[in-house]
This record gives sequence, C-alpha cells and structure tokens, in this order.
Amino acid sequence: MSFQHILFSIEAGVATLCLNRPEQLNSFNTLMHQEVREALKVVQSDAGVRVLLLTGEGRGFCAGQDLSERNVAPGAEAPDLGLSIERFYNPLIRTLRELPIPVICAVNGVAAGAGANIPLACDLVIAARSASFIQAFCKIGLIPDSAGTWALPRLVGMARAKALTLLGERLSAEQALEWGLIYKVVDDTDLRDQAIALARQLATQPTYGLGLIKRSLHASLDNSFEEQLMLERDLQRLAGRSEDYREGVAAFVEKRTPAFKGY
Ligand code: T3D
Repeated sequence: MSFQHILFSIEAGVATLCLNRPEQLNSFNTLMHQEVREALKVVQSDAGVRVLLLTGEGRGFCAGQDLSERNVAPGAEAPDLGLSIERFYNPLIRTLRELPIPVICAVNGVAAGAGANIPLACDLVIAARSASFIQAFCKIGLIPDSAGTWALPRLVGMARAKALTLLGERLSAEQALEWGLIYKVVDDTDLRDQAIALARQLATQPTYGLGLIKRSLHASLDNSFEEQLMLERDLQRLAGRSEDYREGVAAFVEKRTPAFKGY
C-alpha cells in the first residue's frame, strides 16, 4: 500500500503508523484521514498485527484539524463541523480505543487540538521530553473533540480539565506525566527506540488476554462494582479458554519462557 500523508509498515507483529505532513505539524486534512482509516482497516483485519504504534514525523505529533481546509471567508456558508466529527474524528477515536490489541502513542512533539486528544484514546502514551499538549480548541471558538471532554476529567480531574480546555495553555510533557495524562516521558533522542522496544515486547505477549484487559478497564469507567465483578468473571472465562493461557501456565510449570501466539 502506498500513502501520501502517512507512513505505514508492519514488522514482527508491530504495525507502525506515522503521520507524515511535517510541514503542517501533521494536521489532519481529508486525505490523511482517509489514509489513516485505510491503515487502521489493515490493522483490524490482519491477525498477525499484535500492537499498533502511532507517532508523527518531524517536530510535531499532530496539530489537529488542518485549518486551511476550512473556508471561513465572510459570506461563505459555515462548514458543518459536526459532519466532520461524525465522518472522521469519532470513527478514528472509536477505532483506536476499541482495537483489541495494545495501542502505543509516541508523542514526538507538539500535540494540539484533536492531536492532543488522539493520544488519550491510546493505551500507552510515551512522550518526548520536548513534547507538549495544547487543548487549542478554545482559541478558535470550538469545543474539545476527539473524546477530550470525556477523557480529560477522568484522567486529570474536573478542575484541571477545565483549566486546560478553557485556557488552551501549553502543557509540558513533564506536567502531563505528573497530572496522570500520559504514561512516560523520555529524552527526545530515545523516544523512537523506546517506543519500538515497548511495542516489540508487547507483540510477544498474550495479545488476546491483553485485549480483554483493555475491555475490562474501559468498562469499569461506567460499570457498578457488581457489574464489574460479573464482567471480570465473563472475560476470565474467555481468557481461560485461550491457547496463550495454556502456554503461560505450561511454561510456568516447566520453568521455561512462554511462546505466546496471541490467541
Ligand atoms: O474542523 C473540523 O473538522 C472540526 C474538528 C476540529 C478538530 C481540531 O483539531 S480543531 C483545532 C485545530 N488545531 C489548532 O487550532 C492548532 C493550530 N496550531 C497551532 O496553534 C500552532 O501551530 C501550534 C501551537 C500547534 C504550534 O505552534 P508553532 O509556533 O510551534 O508552529 P507554527 O508556526 O504555528 O506552525 C508550523 C506550521 O504548521 C505553520 O505553517 P507555515 O507558516 O510554516 O507554512 C502552520 O500554519 C502549520 N500548522 C500548524 N497547525 C496547523 C497548521 N496548518 C494547518 N492547520 C493546523 N491545525
């Protein structure tokens, strides 16, 4: 597959999707949305893919919507942004969140607008020390989308979520880590290697079980305690039927390294 605005490859169970419009800080135009969607379809349909690594090329991770695509000239008809959200951003966020494999986001630089919220739909966010997160929407009269209004209060609490989204100030990677927005900060020069190492490690793990872990944690945000106990019972039942569970237990008993197949 060849793409114009993304780089996409699959190697050793790791699919790497790199946003590649560095001159525009990897902001999303329509073609990039379409290409990301195509790549994610491949990820969804290829059983050999056991981890997705999302990152960006150049000094930015993603600056959200490409604003040069919006005609705001006096007298021009107002664009239907709801349509754009429904067609592109919501499906993207749903897909990232619901993929039954671990999704790592390596935030290589500034992440603004939708670009600041896309990492929050991923499972493990590693940021370069120089990266930053900007809820830029308020600066142009918009509201945070890409599930930012859902994720932020849950991750950092309502007080900080309001400050981030009403002020639109730059949050450093270190501060994002301290606030519980992301998993890890590494030196800029180490980001790529560390993200790939993490992805490769995860690609050798019991993928099906990892997918069930994601599912149970996501459900816990809306479930009651009792509902969650029942869900754990049901998902553990599924996990216990997997080949990887057999292998994990056998390897433990035989004192050897397990060779997980991902199912
Ligand atoms: O419309 C819909 O579909 C609704 C959905 C909306 C989702 C959204 O994401 S809305 C929010 C859109 N994004 C923003 O408002 C962020 C805009 N960008 C910035 O505020 C700044 O660029 C940054 C704070 C991210 C970085 O600042 P800085 O000083 O490091 O870089 P810069 O000089 O502003 O940007 C570098 C280049 O990237 C520049 O192009 P040039 O002048 O070198 O030719 C700039 O125009 C371009 N760029 C950056 N962000 C965007 C962009 N071009 C188009 N769209 C962008 N969002």
